Amino acid sequence: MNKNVLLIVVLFFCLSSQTQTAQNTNQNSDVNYTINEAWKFSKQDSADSYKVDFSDKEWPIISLPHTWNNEDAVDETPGFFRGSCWYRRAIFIGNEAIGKQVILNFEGANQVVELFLNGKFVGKHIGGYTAFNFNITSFIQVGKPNLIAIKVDNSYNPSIPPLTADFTFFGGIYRDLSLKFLSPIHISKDDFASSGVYIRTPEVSDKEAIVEIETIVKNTLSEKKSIRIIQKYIGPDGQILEVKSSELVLNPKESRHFISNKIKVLNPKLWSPDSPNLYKVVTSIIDMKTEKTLDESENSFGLRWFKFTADKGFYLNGKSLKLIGVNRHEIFEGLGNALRDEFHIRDMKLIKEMGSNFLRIAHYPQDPYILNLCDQLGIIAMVEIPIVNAITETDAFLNNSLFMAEEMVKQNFNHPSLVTWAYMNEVMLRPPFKKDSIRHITYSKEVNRQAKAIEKLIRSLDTSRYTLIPFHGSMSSYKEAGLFDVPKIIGWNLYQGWYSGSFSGFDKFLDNYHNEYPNIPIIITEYGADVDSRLHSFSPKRFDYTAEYGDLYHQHYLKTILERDFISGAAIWNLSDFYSEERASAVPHVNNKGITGLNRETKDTYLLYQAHFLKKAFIAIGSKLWTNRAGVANQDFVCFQKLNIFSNLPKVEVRHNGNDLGSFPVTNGFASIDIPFTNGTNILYASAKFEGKEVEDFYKTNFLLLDKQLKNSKIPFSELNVMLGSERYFEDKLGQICWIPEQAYTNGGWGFIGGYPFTTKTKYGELPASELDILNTSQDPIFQTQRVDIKEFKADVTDGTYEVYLYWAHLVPSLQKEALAYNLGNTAIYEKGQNYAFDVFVNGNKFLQNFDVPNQIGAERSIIKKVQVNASSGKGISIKFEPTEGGKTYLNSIRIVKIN
Ligand code: GCB
Ligand code: CA
Repeated sequence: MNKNVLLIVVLFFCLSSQTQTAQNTNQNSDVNYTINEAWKFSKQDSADSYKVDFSDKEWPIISLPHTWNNEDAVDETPGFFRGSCWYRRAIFIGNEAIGKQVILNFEGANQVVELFLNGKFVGKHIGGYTAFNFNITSFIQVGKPNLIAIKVDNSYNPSIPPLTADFTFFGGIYRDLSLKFLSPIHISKDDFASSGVYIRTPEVSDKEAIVEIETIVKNTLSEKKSIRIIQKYIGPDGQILEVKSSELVLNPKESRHFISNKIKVLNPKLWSPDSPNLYKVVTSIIDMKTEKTLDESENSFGLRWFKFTADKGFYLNGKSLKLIGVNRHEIFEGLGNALRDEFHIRDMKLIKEMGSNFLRIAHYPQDPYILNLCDQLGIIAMVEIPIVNAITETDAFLNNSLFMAEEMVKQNFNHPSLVTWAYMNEVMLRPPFKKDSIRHITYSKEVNRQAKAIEKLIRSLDTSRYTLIPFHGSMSSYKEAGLFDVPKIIGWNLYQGWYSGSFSGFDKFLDNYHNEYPNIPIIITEYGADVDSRLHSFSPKRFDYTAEYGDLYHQHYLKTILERDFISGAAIWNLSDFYSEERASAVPHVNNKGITGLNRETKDTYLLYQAHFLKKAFIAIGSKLWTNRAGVANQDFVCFQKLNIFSNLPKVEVRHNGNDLGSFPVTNGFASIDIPFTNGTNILYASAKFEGKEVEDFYKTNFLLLDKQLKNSKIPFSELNVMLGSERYFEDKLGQICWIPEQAYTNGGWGFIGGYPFTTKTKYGELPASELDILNTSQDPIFQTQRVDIKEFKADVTDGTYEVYLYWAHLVPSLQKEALAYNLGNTAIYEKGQNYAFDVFVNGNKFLQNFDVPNQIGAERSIIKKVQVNASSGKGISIKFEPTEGGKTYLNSIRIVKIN
């Protein structure tokens, strides 16, 4: 049942229960409502918490969806809380439960749940991302409050996937919790918490389709029952196509798999991304003696056929269709994974609005809204169980994986949008015995055995869809583990030009693969580059996190994907930025590969896809999130900075501060334009014509223009914010200032004298900025670059009073860090013993003596020293550095503000 219908049912139930008897109220269908509010919550695992008389007086009250890790994800303490927590609440169950089967339904809770009712143990569920039910009929007391106590545990457990992954495993009851009241004879909810209705469409063409439905009907009574099953088929336009009626005699306590006679739909309205036509079947169970409706359920389905081919990609309804889309994590800023339904809807709209037709639901099954909306909006989907990076070589691990696979398949069986089941993401990324070749072979064999077992199970449950394993870019590892011939298609997660190498490595990899395995269809299951929207560069580099590098990456990848017919499709990693506790970067604890941010603000990469795939006329000015810019003026007192305008129309007209800049041709979805920014407010207006109508967009930004010559400058000096050792621009959105790259000092101007930019080395070359999480700041990039061996920083400002802020962080960690698997070898290598102390002089006066940053505050921690300076006699400001230990000096950033 979709949630709107559910809401109406709930309302109906609430309104009518006041005037009617319970029996009448629930007559026609199961009643189902959420019980999300007013739970008492404790992070303490007290053994008595399940007892009725246990006092939870001191516990805070929370509401579901809930996670206990939402703040862990952003604090500066490494790791996140993993352990057992409790939820308690007394629920009054009234007469509506008399004669009913009462079920407690979890849409998802991470990751082990133990349920206690009125002090008694009801059951346990393992697995954080699938739905499950407990039948609580024999535990409840009607007409009384019933104490529900739920223990939820997100501890590391080697038997439960995921073991490790690049996202935070938020613990808690993070999806809806509901009560269902069912008639004693009903459509079963016991089959891995599925709907109990499985719809198959064994034959579909544009002329006719065959539909066959399996319904599990359950008799919980100790007597035989004669029932009638009525199935009403309804077309996409609401018209009743056919009504089928069958009579059954159910034995006491029998669960019967009833398979309906096939029905034929002539000239079906096919399901596709452009026309997501949905049919539905309404199943009613009627008591033959009383003619009363015992249960009723509505399930939608679609009519379509599809195939993946190794040479020509994906076909839907006989037509070739390139799948273009995203991956999605169920994670939002500040909330972790505990999302209201509105957030799921918002994401799905964002995906549709991008012009996308594809979603890889990774790395785990998600809220029911997601696939429901894929069906309704026309987004082709794949979904997977959360085995990520590694397995445990035990039957316990395999059995839990198999259980999750069965839940996933059965719970999502009817979605027409769903074409592929997947499992084992990059399972050879972190093989634990890589150094012991014999042990490694045993491990690989076990991976192979488990993959085959999962594959076999999925194929036995569903013959109509494809199966897939997502590999990382190491062909040999998967060959070695014999995984190429296990799934029906291969997914590749590829990051050439991000973690290592260059963009063209992506093209080469794909062509090699296709040569070597010309008969296995492929999808690019992941590709992406981290973008922190606060960072910009006009000379973008790998791993600089700038918006501009992200643009280049996606432009290249998209072209390669579109040029090659054998690629069925591709899913960007990721729709949005997401929390990943162990990561450190420009935004610590966050993976920034989203084409939208943690809060879904759109990055330019999102606009690029809109320009390529939206069918309506589209124009959007890029870098709109950059609302505080700065730069150095040319001789005409403007600063040219490139900016992309995205459109699907052939040309765009641009006006800047009321001046016509002209008309610019659009190629590959964008026009790159030099904008002559001036000091102060800048307004950009872009427009394009489509069928006589105009589409348009605006961009307003503040610009701080700096003269090259500070002496006798025409532009009054207010402030200067420079990141040393950096080619990047950084916007401090809180302080509303823009940091600019360093430059060398020239007479009358400003800049550094001496030294060289700090870089971090990795196996794959140098990184343009440090990867350390700088503590004591949220503006990490200001501290993540530095100029080593700097002699002086000079600014030839006019006479007056200034405040000078000097920013430091020691960029060599105190302890060697554990390498992140996801960085694919692109991990920083540090040399030991780099420790420097130095004196700092401001306009000739010693201001800091023997200054040793880690000695003062520790490594990886930010420190700012503010000092007031009087510039007089035309001498400007000079900051000098003299080494006292280790032979070197350094400075990370400098800010100079005129106060008088
Ligand atoms: C991958 C993983 C994904 C990571 C991503 C990354 O290959 O499948 O979970 O988040 O790379 O950003 O490194
Ligand atoms: Ca933390």
